[in-house]
Amino acid sequence: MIRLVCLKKKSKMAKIDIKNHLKLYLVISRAACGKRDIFEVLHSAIRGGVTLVQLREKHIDAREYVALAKKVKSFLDKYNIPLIVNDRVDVALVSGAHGVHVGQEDIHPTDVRRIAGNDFIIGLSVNTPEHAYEANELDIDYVGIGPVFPTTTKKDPKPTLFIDGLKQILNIVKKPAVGIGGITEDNCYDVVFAGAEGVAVVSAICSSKDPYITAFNMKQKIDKAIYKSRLKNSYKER
Ligand code: TZP
Ligand code: MG
Repeated sequence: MIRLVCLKKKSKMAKIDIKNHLKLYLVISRAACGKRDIFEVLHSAIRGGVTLVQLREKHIDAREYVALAKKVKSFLDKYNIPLIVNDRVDVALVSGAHGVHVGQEDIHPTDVRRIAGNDFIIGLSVNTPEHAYEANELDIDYVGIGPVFPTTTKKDPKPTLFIDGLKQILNIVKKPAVGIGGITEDNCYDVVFAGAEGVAVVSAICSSKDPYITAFNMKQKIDKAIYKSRLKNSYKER
C-alpha cells in the first residue's frame, strides 16, 4: 500500500515575538561606528544586552547593502538576535533578515506586507498623533516613535516630542512601541517608564567609548523601568 504523506510547505522563518525584542534596539551603520569595525561594536553591544538590531545604511549600493546585511544576519544568528533592515524591503528579503523598518515616506507598509508575507516583521516610524491613528489600522508589528529628544544622527529630523509628546502618541497607538532619538543612559528610564516597550538607539551605543558598558547600563535601567511601570499600573488597577 502506498502511504501518501501530505507535506505542508513550511515558511522559511517563523515570525518572532517582536515585543520581547524591543527592549534595547540597536540601530547601526558603518558610519555610526566611526573608525571601529561594525562587527566589533555589534559584539560588545550584544554582550551588554542589546535585544534587536537594525542595519541602517543610507548611502550604499543595493548589492553592497545585501552583502553587508547577509554578513550581519549570519553574525546575529549566533546570538539569536533578529535583524531588521532599514528602508529596503528587497534587501531585507534577499538577505534573509527578519523584517524591515520603513518611514512615512518609504514604501507603504501595506505594500511591504503584500510583497513579504505574514511572517515578516514590519516596523513604522511615527512622529505625530495622526500617524499613530493611521498605524493602528495597518498590519504592522511595531512603531518607532520619535525623535523623543534632540538628535544629530538623523538628517532633517521631525520636531522633538520630549516625554510629553511621546506619552500623547503612546496613548493613541495600539502597537508595541519604542522611543527613538537622542536616547542615552540618562534618559532611557523615562522613555520606558512613559510606556514604551523599549528604546532604539544609534549614537549612545555606536559612539560610546565602551559599547558593552553602555548597553549593559541601559538594559539594567530599561528592565527597572519595565518593572516599576508594571507596579504602577497594578496599583492603578486595584
Ligand atoms: N529616527 C528618528 S531619530 C533617529 C532615527 C533613525 C536617529 C536616532 O539616533 P540617535 O543617535 O540615537 O539619536
Ligand atoms: Mg526610511
